[in-house]
Amino acid sequence: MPGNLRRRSDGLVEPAANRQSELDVYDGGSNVKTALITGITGQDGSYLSELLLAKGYRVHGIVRRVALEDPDHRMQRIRHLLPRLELHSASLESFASLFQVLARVQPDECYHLAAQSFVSYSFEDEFSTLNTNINGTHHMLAAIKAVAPKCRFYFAASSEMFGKVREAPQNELTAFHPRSAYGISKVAGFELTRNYREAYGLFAASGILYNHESPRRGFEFVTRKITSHVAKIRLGLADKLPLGNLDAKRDWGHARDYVRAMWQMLQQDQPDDFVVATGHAASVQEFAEVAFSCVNLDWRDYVESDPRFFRPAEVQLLLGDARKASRRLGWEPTCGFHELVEEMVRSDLERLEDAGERSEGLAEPMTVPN
Ligand code: G4F
Repeated sequence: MPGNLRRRSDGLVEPAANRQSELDVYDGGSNVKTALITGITGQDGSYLSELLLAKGYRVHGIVRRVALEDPDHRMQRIRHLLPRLELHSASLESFASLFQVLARVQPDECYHLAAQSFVSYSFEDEFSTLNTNINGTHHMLAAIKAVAPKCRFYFAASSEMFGKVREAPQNELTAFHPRSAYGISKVAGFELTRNYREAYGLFAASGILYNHESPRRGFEFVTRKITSHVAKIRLGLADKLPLGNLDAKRDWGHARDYVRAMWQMLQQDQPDDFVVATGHAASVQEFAEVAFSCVNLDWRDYVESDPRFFRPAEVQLLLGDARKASRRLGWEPTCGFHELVEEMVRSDLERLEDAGERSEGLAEPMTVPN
């Protein structure tokens, strides 16, 4: 565990310093809102924590025990924030553990981001994806209803719910046709969230977020896989990039923009569901073309087709219509496609050059099979 954290006897993790007084100084003391984030160690959790801290919130996070046991890897996205966060160990699979955290924290706002979020993996293990994602959301909603019914709840729904799309672009009224256990689990979470809103009066909102990326994206997702390989190839550390379906099109935005929409959804008078997207789609091939061109290389010399990365059922095109979010939340994306790709390539180059200079080897943090 990092030196600035300590584990209390009740299993909570907190900074070694007396953080309550630190926070009161930071926030000005009164009317400080408290937020609880599941999935705080992930890409979105890290950007959302930054946003909420900047707005003066007290930010609590739920993490798995394995994260506490391996903080160097699993908490690297939030390492710079650790002195200002309060982390609690709990499991999405355990209603009792979530109930206890919610009862103790009594958040004003809860952002439920944690999930098995890798679509490919959901074909390998449908059962754990469905269990974690559906039960996790159900446990969170039931615990909030029981011990913090005034807490505003955000559910991270997904454009994967549209799957085999009925129309393009998709909006909040487009019918769902999920193509994976992951997509099915998100439809179930979306419907649970809506049902808790309608049946029990919870302030429960869902963001139907399209693909959102950043230099903090996990290496298993295609964008980060591409940009990390481009950087390695540029530096002579790799010579090929194996990919699956190059024709799939996604509406790619920047994660920092998308967490802003999450927060905005919980500031409305009434809870509702919103599509969050840029309104522009590009194929995996186009992403690779732009990424290689950032380092003056031609993608055709390096990309090779690998059957291992094709999916049993593909989502061919996702393109979002975020006009409702624009109209009602005032939300607009600020980062364009080329800018996003360039930022990711640049960041991966810097990371590898830095690692080389420090002679620390070039192992990728958080590497999983991709
Ligand atoms: O980067 P991906 O793995 O993301 P995917 O499946 O679109 O899901 C992401 O976005 C969703 C929102 O729409 C989230 F809900 C979800 O949690 C996740 O964040 O794959 C993007 C596309 C797919 O069509 C895939 O078949 O890229 C294609 N692809 C081609 N070659 C590949 C590869 N994907 C991966 N991961 N690895 C490849 O080698």
